[in-house]
This record gives sequence, C-alpha cells and structure tokens, in this order.
Amino acid sequence: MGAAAPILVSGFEPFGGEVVNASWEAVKLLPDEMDGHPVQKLLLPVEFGRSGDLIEEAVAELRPSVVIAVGEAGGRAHLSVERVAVNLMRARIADNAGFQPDGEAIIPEGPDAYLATLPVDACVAAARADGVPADASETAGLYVCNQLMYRILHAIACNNMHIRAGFIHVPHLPCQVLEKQGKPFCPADISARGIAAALRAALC
Ligand code: PCA
Repeated sequence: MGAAAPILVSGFEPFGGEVVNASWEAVKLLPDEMDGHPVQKLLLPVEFGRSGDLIEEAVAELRPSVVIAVGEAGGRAHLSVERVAVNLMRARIADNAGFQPDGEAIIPEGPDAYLATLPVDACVAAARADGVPADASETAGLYVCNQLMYRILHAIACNNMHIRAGFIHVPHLPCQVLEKQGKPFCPADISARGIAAALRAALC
C-alpha cells in the first residue's frame, strides 16, 4: 500500500507595506505530517496569475487529498473559512507585481463562482472545539486570495479531481497591530491550531 496522499497548505508573502504575512507565519508552524498524510507547505507571491499558476502546478504534481490555501485578512478578528470564490478581480492596491485589476474576470470563460469543496461548517466547528475563534465567511474579497481560491477550485473542477479544497483567512499577528489601538489580532500559533483542526476535519 502506498503512502497516504499529501495535504497541500499554502501561505502568502508579505504585501501592502507589511514585513510579515500572518498566513505564512501560521502555515510554517503546522506539523510536517498529520494522521499519516505528509503536509506540503507552499509560500506564494501576492500576485494575480502567478499565485494561481504555482498552486495549480503543485496540485497537479502532488495530487493531494486536501488543499487549504491561507491568507491574511487584516481587520478580521476570527479565522474565516471561506464558502465561495467569485470570478472577479478588483484591487484597492496593486499586487506585488504592480498589477491592479478593476473588474476583470479571473477566467473569462469560467463560471461566476465556485463553492469550497471543504466541509466548511465542520472546519469551523473543529477550530472552535480546539479553542480557536472561527466563523464561516461568505466573501473572500476580490483581491489575490479570492483569485487563488477560484483558481484552485476551477482546476479541480476541470480535471475532475476529488479534492477537498478551500481557503482560510487568518487575522493579523500581534506585531502587525502594535500601534493600531482596537484592531483585532491573533498569534500565529493559535491560527495554526485552527488551520490544523480544519485540516483534520477535511480528512474525515
Ligand atoms: N491576503 C490578501 C492577499 C494576500 C493575503 O495574505 C487577500 O485577502 O486577498
């Protein structure tokens, strides 16, 4: 019998003037194996297009059973397990390659939206059971994170792959809000615990 299929988890590089990205700081803390499944961690650029290309390549190569992409959502206080990715890109700030879309489709011939194939409510419940504040979210925004989630789900749908895939936004780290009175934050180890709980729920 071969080894269990890998789990793929991605995080992002810093963007928007930050020197860290809470998503990668949390993803780095995940174990390298969960319930016998190797955990592959992928650091992605905050770039429309290239981030999607890179995760599509990783999915094709690794054939994971579960894919969770993670991004940072400053201003959110809870881990957000995203329900839906929409086929639209609109950016308040340019991405790290200088691209600032203003209403273009991610895949012009693609459907308007995809629903996560993760068991979203079970992921939320699992994170909460492990003491991590978590909620389901109805929007991943229109920036690079939504684009990445859409690209993953589109690749899975087009290739008829049976993969539980979705996206989790994590709050800023304490070091990102040191001088921002009243802004929410979550330490990386707590976000990592919530992501791990969601992964376990997705493996069930
Ligand atoms: N958050 C951004 C892109 C990269 C990240 O960590 C977003 O929510 O789209």
